[in-house]
Amino acid sequence: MAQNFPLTPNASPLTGMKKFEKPIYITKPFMPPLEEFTEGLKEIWDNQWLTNSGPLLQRLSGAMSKFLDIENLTLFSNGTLALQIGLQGLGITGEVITTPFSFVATTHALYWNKIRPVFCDIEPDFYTLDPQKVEAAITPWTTAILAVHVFGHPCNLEALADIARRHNLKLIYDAAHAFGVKVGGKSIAQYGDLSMFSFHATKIYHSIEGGMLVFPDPSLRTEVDYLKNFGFKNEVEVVMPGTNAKMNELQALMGLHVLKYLPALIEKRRTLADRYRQRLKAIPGIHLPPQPPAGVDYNYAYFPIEVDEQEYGMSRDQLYENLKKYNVFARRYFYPLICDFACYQNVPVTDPLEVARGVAERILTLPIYFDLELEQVEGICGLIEFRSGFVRSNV
Ligand code: T4K
Repeated sequence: MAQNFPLTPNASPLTGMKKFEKPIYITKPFMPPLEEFTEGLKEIWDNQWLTNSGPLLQRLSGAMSKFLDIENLTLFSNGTLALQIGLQGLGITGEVITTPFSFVATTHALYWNKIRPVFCDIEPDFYTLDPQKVEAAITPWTTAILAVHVFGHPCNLEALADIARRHNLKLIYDAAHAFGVKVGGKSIAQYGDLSMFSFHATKIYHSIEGGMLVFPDPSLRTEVDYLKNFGFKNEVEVVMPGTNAKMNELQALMGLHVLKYLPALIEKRRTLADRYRQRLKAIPGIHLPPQPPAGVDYNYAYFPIEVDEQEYGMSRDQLYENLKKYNVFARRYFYPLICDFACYQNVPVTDPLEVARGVAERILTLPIYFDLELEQVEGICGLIEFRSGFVRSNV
C-alpha cells in the first residue's frame, strides 16, 4: 500500500538522505572545452558563412560518413523535420505501423505527412515494437513500419526486416536515441530503409539542435536535400514544395566538437549505468531492463526503471514526486502513451496495447549524463532504496 515519504527535505540526520544542493535533471548536455569551441567560432567569423551548406556543415557531414561508415546521409536543423522529410522523400502514404511508446514527435512526423498511425504494442524487455503484433496489424493500406530504438535499445532488426520484405513495406527507424549504438559491429544506422537521428541538446551526442537521415539508397539523397532547402534545384528552379530544415554553422561546429568526445561520453554513462544496476538490482519492486544482448554495443542513452507499486510499496508517480522534493528530476518517459494525447485520441486503436500501457504506468527514467558523478548516483539510489525499506548488507 502506498505511503507518504517519511522524510522532509533537508531533515534526515537519521539516514543521511539529504536534498541535493542543486537540481539533478534527467540530463545535461555535454559542453566541449570552451577554448576549443571559441577557436571554431573564429573560423565562422572569418568565413562570414552562417548557414546553407557552409564549410563546417560539409566537414561534419564528412566526419559522420566516416564515423558511421556510410555514404548516404544528410544533416538537418532537428530530428523532427528530418523524419518528416524522410517520410516524404520515401513517398510514404496511407497507414504506417508505429509504437505509442515514444516521444510524441515520432507520430507528429506521420501526421504532418497526412499518414495514419497504426499503434501497435511493444515487447516487455526493451520496449521496442513487438514484431508479432506488427504483422497482425498489416492491412492493404499499410506502406511502412516506423519503429523506434527507444532508449537506444535496438529493435528486433531481423524480424522487422523479414516482415517488411515479405509484405513489401518500407522499414523506417526513429533512431533519435541510438547514436553510437552498434549491432554486430555495424552502426545501427546501417539497418532499414531510413534512420533518423536526433542531435538535440538532451541527447548523448548533440549539435545544440540537429538531426540526420541515413539511408542505403543513394537516389534518396537529392530528394531530401531539395526538401530541406525549399525545393531549390538551382537558383532559378524549385522542383518541389520544400521547407527550411537546414543545419547552421554553429550547430555544425558544436557537432564536430562533441563527436570527438563520443567514446568518452559512452564510457562514462556505462560506468554510471553499471552503478545504478549494482545498487538497484536487489530492491524489491524496482525492475531494470535486461543487459543488452550479445553483439550490441549500447550507448547508455537513458536509464529506465519500472516501479511495481505492490512490491515497492509506492507508486511510480509517488516516487517521481518524492525524488523531486530531494532535487532529483527523473522523467516519466514515455507517459502518457502517444495515442492517449488529446490530439491523437480520435485515432482508432485496435491493439489493446497491453504491454505498452503497463510500461507507461511503471516507467521512470533516472538521471544519466557525462557530468553526473558516481556519488550522485549513489545518492539517488539511496533515496530509492531507503523508501523500499530495503537495507543493504554492507551498511
Ligand atoms: N523521436 C524521438 C524518439 C525523440 O526522443 C525525439 C526527441 C524526437 C524524435 C525529435 O527529435 P528533435 O526534433 O528534438 O531533434 C526532450 C527533447 O526536447 C527532445 O529532443 C527529446 N526527444 C525528448 C525525449 O526529450 P523534453 O520536453 O523532455 O525536454 P526538456 O526541455 O524538459 O529537457 C529535459 C531536461 O534536460 C531538462 O529538465 C533539463 C535538461 N536540459 C535540457 C535542455 C534543452 C538541459 O540541462 N539543458 C538544455 O539545454 O523533450
